[in-house]
Amino acid sequence: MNMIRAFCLSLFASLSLWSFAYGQSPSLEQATVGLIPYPQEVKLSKGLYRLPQRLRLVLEAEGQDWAFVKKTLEELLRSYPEHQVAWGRVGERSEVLMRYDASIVGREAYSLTISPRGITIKASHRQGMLYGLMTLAQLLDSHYDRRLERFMPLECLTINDSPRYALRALMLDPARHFLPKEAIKRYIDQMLCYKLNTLQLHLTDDQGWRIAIEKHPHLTAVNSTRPRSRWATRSGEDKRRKEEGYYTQSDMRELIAYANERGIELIPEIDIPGHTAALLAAYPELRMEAHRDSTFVVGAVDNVMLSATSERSYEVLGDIFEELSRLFPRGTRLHLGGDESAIARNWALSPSHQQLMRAEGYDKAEDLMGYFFGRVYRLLAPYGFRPMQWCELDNIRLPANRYLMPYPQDVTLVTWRMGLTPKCIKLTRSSGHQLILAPGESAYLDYPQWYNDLPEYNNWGMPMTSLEQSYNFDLRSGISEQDDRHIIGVMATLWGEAIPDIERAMYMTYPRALAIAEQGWTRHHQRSWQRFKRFVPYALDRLERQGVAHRRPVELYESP
Ligand code: TNX
Repeated sequence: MNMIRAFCLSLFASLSLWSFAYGQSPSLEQATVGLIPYPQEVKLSKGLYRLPQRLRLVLEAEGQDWAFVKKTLEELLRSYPEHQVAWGRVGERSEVLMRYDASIVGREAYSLTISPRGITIKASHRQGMLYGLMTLAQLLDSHYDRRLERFMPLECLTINDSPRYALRALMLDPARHFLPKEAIKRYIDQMLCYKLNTLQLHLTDDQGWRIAIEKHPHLTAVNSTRPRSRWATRSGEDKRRKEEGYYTQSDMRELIAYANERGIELIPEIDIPGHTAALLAAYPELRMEAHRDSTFVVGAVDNVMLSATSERSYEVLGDIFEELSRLFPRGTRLHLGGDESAIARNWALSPSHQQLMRAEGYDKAEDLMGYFFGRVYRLLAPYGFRPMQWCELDNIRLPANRYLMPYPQDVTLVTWRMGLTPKCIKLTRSSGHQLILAPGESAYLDYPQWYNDLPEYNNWGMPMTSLEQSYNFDLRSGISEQDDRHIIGVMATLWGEAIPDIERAMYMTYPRALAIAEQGWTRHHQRSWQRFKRFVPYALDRLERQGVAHRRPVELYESP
C-alpha cells in the first residue's frame, strides 16, 4: 500500500515538474499565487519569465509627479539584494517598463503584463501605476525562493485590474488611546499594499481630543491625557499609567501629505453631539444646564451630549471647522459622527431644549437632531468638505423604518449597526444617499478574531468575528448590481478602547483587513474564500518579515 502511494506521489511530483519545466500552461492559481485583493481579470499566456540578475527599469510617462512611483519600484527590487537595479532611458530595452497609457480608464486602474521578454505596467494615473507595482510586489514575493535566494520563473500573463468600489477604508481610533504620527504612517504603509485608499481618524470622543485647535488650546490641554482604559492595561503594567498625546496641526499636515503620496485620503472625524465628554470637560458652557456643575472624568464613558441650545456650541464648532479647513484639502470628507446620542437622557430632560422644541413645533426630542445638524451644516458650507455621518435609524435594531434625523442629500452615510445593513442599503437607495458599508457583523476589527483570543480584552461581550466571517459576510445582502450603485465603499473600524498601541492595532487589523480589502476591490464573481484562505499566508509571511504584528488564523489550516 505504502509503495503504491509512494509511486503515485513520485509520479505526480515528476509530472508536475515536467509540466513546469516544459512550459505547459500553469494553473491560474500558481500564476497569481499570493494576490490580495484578487484582480478583476487575469489572462494566462504561454511561457515563463525568469528575472535576470541585472534589471533595467524604464518609465515612459510625463505630466504627473512620478517620483514616488519610481522610488517605490526601486525599493521593491532593491529588497532582493542579489539583483542589480538601474534606470534606463525611454526606448531602451528593459526588464520592468512602466508606461503611461491614456486608454486605461480610471485613476486606480492598471494593466500588468508578464511576457517572456519582460514586465510592463500601464496606467493613466500615478495611482494605477502604484497599484500595478503593488501587484507586482506580491507576485515577486510569492515567486521568490528564500532558501536559494533567487526567483522562480514568473508565469506569463496579463492582468487588467480596477476596483469594484471607489472607497476602501480602514478606521483608527486615536481618541481612545493615542497613536503617534509615526505609528499612523506605518499603518498607512501597509494599507497601500492592499489597495486600501482611505483612512478615517476618529479624533475625538469621550476619552480624548487629539487634534490641536489653535483658537481653543484648552481642548487638547485638558483632554490629551487620560488613564489607560482597563481593557487596554496589559497585565503587570502600572495601572496608573497615563495615556497621552495629540496631533499638532503640523503633525496633521505631515500625515495628510504622507497619506496623499500613497493615494490615501485621510478623513478626520469630529464626533458630535454624543461622544463629547472630552469636549465638555474642556468647555462646561457647552454642556446642557443640568451638567454644568458636574465633574467630568476624562477617560470615562459618559453618554452626555453637546448642548443644541447654547450659541457657544456653534461658535466653537465653527472655529474647529475653520481650522480643519486650513489643514485638509478642499473636498476632503469630514465625518461628524452623529452616533449613539443618548437623547432621552440629555436633551429630552433639559428645559432649554424643551423650550426649543416648542418654539420649533417639534413633538419628539429626536427632532432636535435635525435642528442641530441643520445649523452645523450651515457652518460647514463655506469650506467645501464632503460630510459623512454614522447612519442612525429610529431604532437600534429591527424593526427600524426611518432615519433618526433628516440627513441632507450630500451626506455620505455609514452603516455599522449589526443587523441593520440590509435596511440601511434599502433606505439610502430610496433616499438617494451615498452609503459606505462597515457592518458590525464583519468589519469591526475591535472584536476578537477567535474564541479566547485576547480573553482579557473581551469582557464587554463583543462577538467573535473570524477571518471567514469578515470575508464571507454578504455586504450587499443579496441586492443586485443595478441596485447597489449608491454603495460607494467598505470600511473596517478598529475602535480603540482596548488598543494601547500600534502593535495591538496591527494584530487586530491583520489578516481581517485583507478580507475587507478584497470585498472592496474584487468583483463578486471573482471572490473565493477557498483561494483567499490559501493566499493569506503569503501576506502574513510578508508582515512577519517586516515586523508587523498580525494573527495567524491557525484554525483554518490542517497540519501537513
Ligand atoms: C460603537 S460604531 C461605537 C464606538 C465604540 C464601538 C465598540 C460607533 C459609531 N460607535 O464608539 O467604540 O461601538 O465596538
